[in-house]
Amino acid sequence: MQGSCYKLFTKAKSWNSAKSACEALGAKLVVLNSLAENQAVGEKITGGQGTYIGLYRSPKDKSRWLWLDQSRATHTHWDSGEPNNVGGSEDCVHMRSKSSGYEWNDLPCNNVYHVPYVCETSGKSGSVILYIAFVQPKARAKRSQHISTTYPNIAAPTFASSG
Ligand code: MFU
Ligand code: CA
Repeated sequence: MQGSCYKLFTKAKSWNSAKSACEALGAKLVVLNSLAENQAVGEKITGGQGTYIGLYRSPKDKSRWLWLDQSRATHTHWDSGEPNNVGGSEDCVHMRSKSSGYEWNDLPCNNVYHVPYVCETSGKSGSVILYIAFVQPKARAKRSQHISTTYPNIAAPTFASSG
């Protein structure tokens, strides 16, 4: 999505762990709102294992799929024969690599398959930086301090110019 920042993590994890790892960065497992975005993210995949994406089976209606931003999947890109729900426990989704056209496969969410993953941050500016400046009137020197909190793996902020 416009304004989003994406990062591929090549250290393979389960879907559940990948989800947590993205959340710890203030991000989400990637949400793919269009085939163009699917393609763009797919092209970043470096290995044959593909990547986990932020799509999972609705617990309420097992025939539906939900993105981690809670939107219903409006387009899908399943590989042929998928989703096949092997063992009745394939509730999470993996994007296959280029040789499979970046198409999707359902896989278990738990520890059975470890795969690289892509995190996405949405929003216009990534880092949140809070500056607190103050001046002590009678101090020997003016002092100012800034407190910055930056989140790794998020694009540097952009500043609009005015005038
Ligand atoms: C396919 C996939 C499964 C799993 C298995 C090894 O089933 O649909 O999700 O990857 O291969 C035959
Ligand atoms: Ca499957």
